[in-house]
Amino acid sequence: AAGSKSGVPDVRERTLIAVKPDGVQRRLVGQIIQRFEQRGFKLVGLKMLQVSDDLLSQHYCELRTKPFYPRLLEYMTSGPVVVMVWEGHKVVQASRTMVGHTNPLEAQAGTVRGDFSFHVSRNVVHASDSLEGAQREIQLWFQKKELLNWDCFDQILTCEV
Ligand code: IDP
Repeated sequence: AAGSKSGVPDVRERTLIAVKPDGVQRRLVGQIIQRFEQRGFKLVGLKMLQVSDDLLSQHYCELRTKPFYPRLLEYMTSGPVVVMVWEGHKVVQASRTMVGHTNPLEAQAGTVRGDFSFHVSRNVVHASDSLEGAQREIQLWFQKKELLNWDCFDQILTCEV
C-alpha cells in the first residue's frame, strides 16, 4: 500500500478533484486551481469533459440507492466538468479540508464549498474521500498516459540561456 515507510513523507500521494458543472458555469475553475497551486500541490493531470452516465454510475456507485441519486446524475451531466489529479504529501486529507463539508451550510468559510456555495445539490467541487477512493477514481477518470510525472524545480532557470 502507498504511504510513508520509515517516516519518509509520501510526496507521490494523489487525489482526484473535479470542478462540477455549476463550478464551470460560474467561472470558478481558475480560483479552484489556484487554491491547490497555492497550497503547494502539484498538478499531474487535467481535462475537461462532458461526463457519461456510465462513468458517473461507477464514480458514485456507493450512492445509487440514495433518493437524490437521479438528481445527482442529472446535475453532474448538465454541463462539462473539469477533472484534475493533484499530487503531494497527504493530499487526500488536505483536499477534503480545503473543499469543506458536503453540505455547504456546514462548510467553514475559507473552504471552497464554504466560500462559493449554499446548497448540497450544487456544491461546486468533488474531492476523493480516502486513499483507496482516490486510486479507484483516478483509474476511472484518467488513462495512465494522461498523468504526467514531472520534476518541481525551485529555480525556474535550470538550463542554459
Ligand atoms: P462528498 O462529495 O462530500 O464526498 P458524498 O456523500 O460522497 O459527498 O456525496 C456525493 C455528492 O452527492 C455530493 O457532493 C453532493 O453533490 C451530492 N449529494 C450528497 N448528499 C445529497 C443530498 O442530500 N441531496 C442532494 N445531493 C446530495
